[in-house]
Amino acid sequence: MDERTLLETLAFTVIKGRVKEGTALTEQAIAVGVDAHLVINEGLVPGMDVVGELFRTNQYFIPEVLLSARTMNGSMALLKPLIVGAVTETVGVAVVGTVKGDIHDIGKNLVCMLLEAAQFKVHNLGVNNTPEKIFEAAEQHGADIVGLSALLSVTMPNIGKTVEHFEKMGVRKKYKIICGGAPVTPKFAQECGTDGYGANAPEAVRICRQWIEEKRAAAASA
Ligand code: B12
Repeated sequence: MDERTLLETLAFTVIKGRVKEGTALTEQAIAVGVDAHLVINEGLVPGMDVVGELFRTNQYFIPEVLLSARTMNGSMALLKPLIVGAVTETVGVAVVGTVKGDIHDIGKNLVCMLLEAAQFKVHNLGVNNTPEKIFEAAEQHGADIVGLSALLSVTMPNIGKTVEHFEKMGVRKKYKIICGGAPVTPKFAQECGTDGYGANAPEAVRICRQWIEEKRAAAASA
């Protein structure tokens, strides 16, 4: 199978939620040297986009979507070591979680993976995190950056509630807070009082790296 066919077949496997086939194809892609980022961006993600559309138009229901999510997660686990590699130096610390009431984690895990690859020490807090839990994790791990993910219209306001909690605890300025997730917009992110918004994982990395550089420059000139 050539590279293009392999990526298209992998996307189809995600759409169909064929977990074992997804794992086998990902192993095959790795064995023939297809770039891991390409496998994600041109295989897994386009597959999940189709699933989203089928879900939106009531052609797919939760059981089908869950199988697709499992297929995607299985492949991502195989690709992670190739993307993260052997990180020797740490540029900054990030705590990243999905907000309260929300159990979507694929995109958030992708953000975590690319941040790790960019030499961040990442504490992945999982899903359904209260503002208190996110705040405690940030304090405990001495985070530079707090990442908040929300995939539902009804959970998006919990981004703002989390920011408010940091303010209430009097430590808002200690952290840079970035948010994202399919329904989140740059305008909404600003209204919530976050410092930034990332439309996708590479953008999240670019913004976080920039913040770390600014922090270093400020420390050097102080
Ligand atoms: C997979 C999925 C599920 C799976 C989740 C499995 C899992 N482990 O995550 C399951 C089946 C469990 C599920 C459940 C539900 N889902 Co759902 N789900 C999806 C689906 C199809 C794909 C999401 C996904 O993984 N995309 C792939 C990843 C790679 O993309 P992403 O998440 O957007 O992430 C990228 C960016 O957004 C960004 N990003 C994400 N997080 C962060 C964080 C930071 C800090 C930054 C900077 C960037 C960032 O970077 C990521 C990588 O590039 C979407 C459809 C869609 N179009 O989004 C619906 C969708 C999000 N779900 C939806 C709904 C309604 C539900 C349910 C309420 C359904 C129900 N009736 O029960 C439940 C909610 C359960 C809950 N309490 O959370 C709706 C939400 C509508 C809305 N606006 O509110 C959507 C949009 C589908 C639709 N069109 O109707 N779902």
